Amino acid sequence: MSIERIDVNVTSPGRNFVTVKVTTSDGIVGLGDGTLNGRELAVVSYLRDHVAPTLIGRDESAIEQTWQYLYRSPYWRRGPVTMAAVAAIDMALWDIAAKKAGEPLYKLLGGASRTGLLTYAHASGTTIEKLNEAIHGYVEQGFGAVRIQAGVPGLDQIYGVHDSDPGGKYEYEPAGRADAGAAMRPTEETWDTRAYLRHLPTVFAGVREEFGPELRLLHDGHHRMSPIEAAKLAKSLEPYDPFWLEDCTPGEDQAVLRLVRQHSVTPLAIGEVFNSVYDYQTLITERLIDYVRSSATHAGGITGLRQIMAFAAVYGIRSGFHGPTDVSPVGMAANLHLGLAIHNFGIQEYMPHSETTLSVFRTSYRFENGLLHPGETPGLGVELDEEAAAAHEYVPAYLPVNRLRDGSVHDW
Ligand code: GCO
Ligand code: MG
Repeated sequence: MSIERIDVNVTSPGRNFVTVKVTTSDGIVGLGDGTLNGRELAVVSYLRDHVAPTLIGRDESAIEQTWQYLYRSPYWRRGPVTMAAVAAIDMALWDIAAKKAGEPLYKLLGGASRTGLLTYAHASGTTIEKLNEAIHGYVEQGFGAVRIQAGVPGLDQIYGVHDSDPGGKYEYEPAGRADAGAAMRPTEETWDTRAYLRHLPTVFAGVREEFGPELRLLHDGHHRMSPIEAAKLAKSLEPYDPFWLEDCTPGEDQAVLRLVRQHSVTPLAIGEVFNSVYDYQTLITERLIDYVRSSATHAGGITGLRQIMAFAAVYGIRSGFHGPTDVSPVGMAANLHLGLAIHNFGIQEYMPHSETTLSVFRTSYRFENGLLHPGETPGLGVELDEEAAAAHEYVPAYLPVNRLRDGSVHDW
């Protein structure tokens, strides 16, 4: 049997998604997620113009060989666009292999190492009171871990900080959307690191006071600190026993994490913008992080992410796979199958998709008693309703821009 057709679907049911559909000569269909937030169409072109034509007629079961072919042969290796494209094809081939075996994908990856995946939700609030309200909502739903992000006095809008609406629903999209056809630029936000560093320990104190010691608390620094600022923050959070501090510095400068480690025992998580095992080489071999933040979508698929986790396992480092809404339900399912199978699973991020998104992507994963499970449907367990998808055209949408008070551009 062989790959007969590759289609690239672009749909925007509330947000943009890029999905690859691989069809084999015996009529099996596999899906893969290639969504790269704010740069979706670059991946579409990479797939349609440069990848799909080279794969027709190849053996769909040669997953590792196809991965190596797409990684090595173009000469220009790695990078987010390339690796999202590789990821989409890789996931689709794994989906096909599992459907052919009649098994949920995790069974082909070694079978279940656990009954379900510890999961964290996104809680946020412009004030500590509003944040606590949001956390109560998640605790009631059964979450044993929450990421807490809060407003900082003096700053108007901070990425990832919103109050829940009156119905208690808490949804936000990382990327702002333009009305179809309108010219658009990313939204602009203002940042002040000193104000943030002063305020965040009081947020943790307020949450601990309300919820006690057991609830796992995570925080995302979103690459905004210099190495010494990151060290200061990690140290100042220690009394509140954080589960992790994520992206305390821009992670591509791997060596700076040595400084943070020298000053603090706060666990560190990095990697949502990484796309290969080499981005982790120093971080893993020097044990500078505790959690790998990659997703299958941005790290070369199940094959790429499995490679990273096998390397991390040798150093006792665990997974904390990226699971925002810009990882599609297909990418999310890939994370869940791998997370269920590997021994060094840590925690899974879960930002549930909107009802509109889920009317286009039919999922079989489930959240029960604080744990996610990929479900027992053969393959990844996600279907794309192409008719429903066609009703939602691509809408340009960009992640925000952050500036310091003097107007200079800052990480957001
Ligand atoms: C997270 C992330 C996201 C990213 C988003 C960018 O930890 O979930 O930081 O919110 O910013 O995925 O596309
Ligand atoms: Mg993050």
